[in-house]
Amino acid sequence: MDEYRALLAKTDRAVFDAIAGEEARQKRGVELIPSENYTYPEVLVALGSVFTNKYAEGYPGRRYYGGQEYTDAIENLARERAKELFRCEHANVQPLSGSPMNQAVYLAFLRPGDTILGMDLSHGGHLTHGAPVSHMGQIFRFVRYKTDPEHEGRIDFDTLRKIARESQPKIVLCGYTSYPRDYDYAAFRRVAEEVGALTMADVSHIGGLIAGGVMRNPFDAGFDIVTTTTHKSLRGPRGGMVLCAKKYAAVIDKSVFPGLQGGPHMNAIAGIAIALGRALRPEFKEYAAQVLRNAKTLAATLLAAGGSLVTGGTDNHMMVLDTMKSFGMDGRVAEETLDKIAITTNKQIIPDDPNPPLRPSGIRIGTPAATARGMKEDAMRRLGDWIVSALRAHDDAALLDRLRGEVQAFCLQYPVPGIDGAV
Ligand code: DSN
Repeated sequence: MDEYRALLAKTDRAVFDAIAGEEARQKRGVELIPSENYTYPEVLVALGSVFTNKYAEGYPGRRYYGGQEYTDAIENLARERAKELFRCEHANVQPLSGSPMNQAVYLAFLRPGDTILGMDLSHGGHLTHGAPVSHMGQIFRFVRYKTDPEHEGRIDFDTLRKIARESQPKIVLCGYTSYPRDYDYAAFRRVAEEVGALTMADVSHIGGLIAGGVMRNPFDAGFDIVTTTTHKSLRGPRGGMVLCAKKYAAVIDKSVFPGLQGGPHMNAIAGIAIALGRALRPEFKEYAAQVLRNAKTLAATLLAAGGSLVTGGTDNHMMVLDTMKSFGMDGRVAEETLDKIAITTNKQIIPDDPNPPLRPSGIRIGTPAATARGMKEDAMRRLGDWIVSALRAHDDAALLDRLRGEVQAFCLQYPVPGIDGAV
């Protein structure tokens, strides 16, 4: 690998410098964006392997081009591991990422104009769950439910049932990008059954936590379809999977290819196989449990310092800090302030946010990436203290400089997988 890096430095210095700069940034700071992670070094090897050269339209044993003995082996391995990990009968590992993964499900079961009941974007839903700016929002009729302030910001299933009866959706969708609690899949299923809808869970954020056995598995409640990206808490390469019962296998496979995509990215599928293999090991259960312990500790540190968290805390890997209420600043200023001290977070709309999306009232903070570097509860307490100090004194440039130095020195003690070796 070193030889190839040297070659890149010689042939394309601009790209080499950008990669080196990003490595340094990832080492010196800490990634607290809940959807990010550090993948395994073996996955980086797979991504940079000769599988990137290969076209493999179709599925194992049924491809359109020759030369598929190794692509078939890799894709079968990924599929079998996904089935074992999530306890399901069928896995499609070809979606290029989260958006096509969800689109493939909608297009498999619905016709234009059909209704999907999904979470409102400002309450934690994803763009592909029907935001009017997404193409899906224009093709299908998305009806939105919200979290309920009367229920500590959780989902009120009586209201959900009422909306479902009125709107008669074909799919009841749960799964969020900004919701810090576990989901009551059985309650979603009861609502869906009443109106004859399919149940779909997009567990992209918490896929690794379900795989690690520390959060509920939608299949245990009889869900029809589960989608997850592979690069968040699962620690794999960027990609997506659609998981389902055998009876849906043919329609899902056809929808992914040839319905929506062309040749699968076999180098990514090799990386997915590796990450799923890792997730089947006992160490991954410990990693998933530590992600949750870290989130609870960080949340408790912020709450103790007067921080206001959406829903009052967390059951998963993330928390949503209402920076307006806690520190009188919008999420953009909070994100920029924390960037200055080498702590990376992202601005985030909060439920019924009075502010616009680019200046929302909060930030999201998550622990999967920090945990992958070996950070534990004591590290979370220190990070929480730094976050609070910076947000309280965000216009004190000298203080921010000092904090940046402290955070960077601290982070350098924790090796980064893929940069500092086989962590
Ligand atoms: N961008 C992802 C996230 O941060 O949650 C979702 O697509």
